[in-house]
Amino acid sequence: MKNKKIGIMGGTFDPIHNGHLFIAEQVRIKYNLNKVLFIPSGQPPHKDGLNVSEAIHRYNMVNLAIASNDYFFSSLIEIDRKGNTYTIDTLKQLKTIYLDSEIYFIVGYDTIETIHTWKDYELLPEYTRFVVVSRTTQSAGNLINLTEVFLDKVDFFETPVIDISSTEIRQNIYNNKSITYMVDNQVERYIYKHNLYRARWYMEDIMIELKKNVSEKRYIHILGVIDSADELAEKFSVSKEKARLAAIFHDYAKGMSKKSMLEFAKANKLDFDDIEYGNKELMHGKIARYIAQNKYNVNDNDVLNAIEFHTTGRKKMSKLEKLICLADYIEKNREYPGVDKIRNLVDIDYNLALYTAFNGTIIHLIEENKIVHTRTVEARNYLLSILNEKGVCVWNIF
Ligand code: DGI
Ligand code: FE
Ligand code: FE
Repeated sequence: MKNKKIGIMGGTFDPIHNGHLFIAEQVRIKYNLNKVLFIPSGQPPHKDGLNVSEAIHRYNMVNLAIASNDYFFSSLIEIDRKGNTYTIDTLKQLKTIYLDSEIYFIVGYDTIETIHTWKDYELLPEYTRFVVVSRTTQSAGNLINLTEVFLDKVDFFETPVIDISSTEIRQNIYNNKSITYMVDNQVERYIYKHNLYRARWYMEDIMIELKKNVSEKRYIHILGVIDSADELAEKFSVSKEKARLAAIFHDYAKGMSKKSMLEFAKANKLDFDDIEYGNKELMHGKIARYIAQNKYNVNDNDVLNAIEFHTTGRKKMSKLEKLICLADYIEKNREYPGVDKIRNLVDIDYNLALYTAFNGTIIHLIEENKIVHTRTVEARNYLLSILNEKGVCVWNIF
């Protein structure tokens, strides 16, 4: 006999905010639920996991946020489960625990619209009802992908919703703006105490901003550089997180006009040498560095250097600096004569690959009667000296 009702609130909860709590309480009252279970999602596999705080933090924040409500509980079942989080697995597990309960899965309208893409979606109604929460009247009419059997288990609940998102909270933290009254007071304290959303960058949030600042084509190039950087990180044995962060920012300023670059340089007292000054190609790295450091609080010097010097390189460049230069040269959307040769050389010796790439740039600049920056020459000479020292054969690379 199912004589109890349990609401389920699933989510990343990074962090849990007052919008979540408000909705859970509204649904609890409306449906007379005996309890609401908050289930933070498990940690995604490493590559995607860069966007998500550690599970333990997300779980702790949920507990702080729900502590004052006797009907609210948390669950570790998704965090404890290894591998991807699938709702169907969670529901199967809940069924074995709450034998006497009917389950009410609380979702927003945008979730129900895409629920047909979830694993084993047609099995979901066997395990749960859905409460679709939205501020405006919604009906089943638009949910053309869902079967009638499914829709029988869907309730639409029109209620005020608080317009807060976890993204906005994370952005406020890194922009030093207040999050008071957006999250529970204890959660706010926890965030500050553990330096969440400040020390580490949330790729997804940066990408949203980046997209507003560069052209579609440039955005695709940057995605390519992020992928290449990710792959090269293993080869170079450098942190993937640093590599991705530098890659994201490297061309952040590329969409600026020459005029706005010069204004930016003046307003922020950026120093450019005579060769760089007025040359968009040679200025965009340092401006990107400034934005990463000052707007996004990136404070790792190696990452910042990799951003600044990605166009010219420099002598004694670090592994991360080399990685970003190289990723920029070989990312999958790049098409220029010799690009495949450089891609192949990466597997032999990355210094040789980068040396070859710089040679190509220098030759190209000479053919175009452009000024070669001294750093570009120094980077090339530096790489050649490494290759000579290691006895790597360079005579036949042309
Ligand atoms: O920003 P991307 O297009 O992804 O790549 P990048 O930052 O390497 O910029 C490439 C451009 O910069 C390309 O047009 C050549 C130019 N460049 C690279 N090194 C030098 C240079 N231009 C001059 N004048 N001098 C250099 O040493
Ligand atoms: Fe660039
Ligand atoms: Fe680039």
